[in-house]
Amino acid sequence: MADLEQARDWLTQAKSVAILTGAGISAESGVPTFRGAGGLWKDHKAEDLATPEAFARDPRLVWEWYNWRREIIAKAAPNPGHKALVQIEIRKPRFTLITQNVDGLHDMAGSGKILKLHGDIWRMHCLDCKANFPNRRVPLPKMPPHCACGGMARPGVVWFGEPLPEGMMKEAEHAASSAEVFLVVGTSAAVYPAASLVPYAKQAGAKVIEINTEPTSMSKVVDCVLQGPAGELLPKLL
Ligand code: BJW
Ligand code: ZN
Repeated sequence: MADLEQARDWLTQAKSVAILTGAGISAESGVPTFRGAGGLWKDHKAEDLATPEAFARDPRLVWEWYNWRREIIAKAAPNPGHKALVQIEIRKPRFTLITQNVDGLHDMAGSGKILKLHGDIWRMHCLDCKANFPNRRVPLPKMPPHCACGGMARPGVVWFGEPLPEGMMKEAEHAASSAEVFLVVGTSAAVYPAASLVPYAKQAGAKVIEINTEPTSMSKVVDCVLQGPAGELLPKLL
């Protein structure tokens, strides 16, 4: 059986499905990925900007990066890949969408409950009063932005060295370990603990299907690799 038919067959049979997405699923919506071609912003790597240390050193620089990304994302729309995941969710009695993305395109596509492991670019967090609040202003009129209390705000996302939102990894692990099919879409699987969900699902007995334009460190771990753009391949799995 060809890989695509095999993957479609596993997915059709499964009652319990979990999906891990990364930046690649939004690439066809025009949102830049972190690694590989186009992954740099003004010569800075994500690893150099997405840290509490970078923010402490130069909050304006870090906010300029987020402002640039917010401007791109504000103009972006979900693509057929995001929409296909909504269709899978509708068809499955047990379904969990786990995303590393902060862009909100899964919400916009109509996905239900989403485990956002790395937070949300449309939220801010006050360093003083600790309020966590939505903010969709694009472009930001002043950087760094401030909270109503006067404190400096930071993006409501998870940076390197910071813990994931409380309890969320446990929920993601539960979904991965109880899934019959685990789909890994558009992630380099280079960032932990998100990447650990792939071997976790495999060890728990899931059929693991990877969709990516390039091979990744997980390609050898998974049961089936579908190489190509998520926006083209995901609709073919329905
Ligand atoms: C397509 C496509 C198309 C293109 N179709 N495909 C174990 C081992 C080693 C290190 C660690 C470890 N555990 C923890 C660490 C440290 C660290 C880490 O992982 N470091 C690595 C560099 C090794 N992890 C952490 O620090 C995490 N926190 C933590 O562990 O806390 C512990 C703790 C506990 C208690 C107290 C304190 C601490 C936090 C990680 C946070 C990551 N944050 C970021 C930024 C989020 C905010 C923002 O967006 O600005 O998350 S970094 C960035 O990478 C972002 C992404 O979500 C994440 C993953 O990237 P992703 O999605 O995979 O994108 P790319 O660009 O890498 O890949 C895109 C893929 O798409 C490619 O493969 C393309 O081929 C493909 N593609 N077009 C399909 N059309
Ligand atoms: Zn505040």
